[in-house]
Amino acid sequence: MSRYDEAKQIYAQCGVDTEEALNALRDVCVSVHCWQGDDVIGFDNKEALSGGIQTTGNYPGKARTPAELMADIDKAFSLIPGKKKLNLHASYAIFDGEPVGRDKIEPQHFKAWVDFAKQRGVGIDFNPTFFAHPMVKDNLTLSSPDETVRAYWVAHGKACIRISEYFAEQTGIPCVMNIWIPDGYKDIPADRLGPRARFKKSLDEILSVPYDKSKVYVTLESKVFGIGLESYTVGSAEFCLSYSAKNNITPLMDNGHYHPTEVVSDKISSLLLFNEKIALHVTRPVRWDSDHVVLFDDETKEIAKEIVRNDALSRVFIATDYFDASINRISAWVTGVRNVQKALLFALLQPNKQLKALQDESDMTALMVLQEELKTAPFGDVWNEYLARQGVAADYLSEVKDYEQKVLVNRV
Ligand code: RNT
Ligand code: ZN
Repeated sequence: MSRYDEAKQIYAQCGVDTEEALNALRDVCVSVHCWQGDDVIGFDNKEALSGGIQTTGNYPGKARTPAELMADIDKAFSLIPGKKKLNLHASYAIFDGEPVGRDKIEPQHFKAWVDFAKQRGVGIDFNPTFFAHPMVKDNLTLSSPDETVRAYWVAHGKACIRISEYFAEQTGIPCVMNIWIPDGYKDIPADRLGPRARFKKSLDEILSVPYDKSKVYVTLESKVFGIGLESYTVGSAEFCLSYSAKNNITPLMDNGHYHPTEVVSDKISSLLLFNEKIALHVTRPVRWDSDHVVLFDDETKEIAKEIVRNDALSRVFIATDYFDASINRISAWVTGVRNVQKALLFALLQPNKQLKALQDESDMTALMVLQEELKTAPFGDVWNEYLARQGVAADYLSEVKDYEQKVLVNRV
């Protein structure tokens, strides 16, 4: 008997059908962030990363051109099983001739990405880039009191809606367009309302662009603080949740964007009760929003459980968002995305109905014992079966090292 067949029997004894789990996982799409490949630099200007986010490390081989980034994404995609989407930032515009400002970007500046996505049969998600740009003034964009600055970024947001619609039309797959602004203050502000009122007005203006809501899902990502912006964040959780609810857009939670003892896994159920769709940035915050590579850790598993056992796989847009420049970037991509998928499989392999019944019967003793026993069930054998069925190598490290020797080390 194969290891998988044995695992299948063991799970069946707990009331879990591994075949059902494998089939369900195959259909889950994870939106893979392009920015792990080049440390969030992009192609549209030479500005240093800003906005309170940071990549640290200097591992050789980061992608410097669209061709290099595309090749690296291909390598990563070949090692990641299942359905994928490509998640782009506006800063990854590709200019043939003279670059245009972010307020003037157009679909044509993303044509190469559309060709790339179409050839690989994947959809594209999109993000306006409100950071690392000379028009960010005093750490403010959409909430700036300077009308020229605010208008510039509103124009950028509108341009991005048009580009998102173009992605959806071209690929035939809806585009999730996520708005996140870094705006905030390092020290205690005198006016907390003003910037939020301006942000609200800016969002209203951006969303006044007519767009097809079945093709473009606009999401809004909140945050608690950024580096250098410790005292006040315009786009706080309360602001973003309220704005999303009132304006019929989708809230996005990044699990690095809360106080360290708060967990996104506990927030998902509440948002599911009040939203048709919700969106996630899966990351790993180490003491702060450090954006380490996602691991197969407790909180990632708990997030996945909340999606699976609430029957919400079709209602949650799952995207990765991390950037580690201290290790091989292809490996970072593959490890992190695979861990999201592993967590989903782990959740799909829980006897969720039975566990819920134990809770409702208040048999917390049995609930604890069963949940603990399941942690050491032969999960790895089911995961390896999934990789084999997907035709993806279980040992990706040797492939990554090989690519590093053949391709990455030559980028000096
Ligand atoms: C920043 C947000 C945001 C960015 C990306 C690059 O704290 O998480 O999502 O990481 O847009
Ligand atoms: Zn994020």
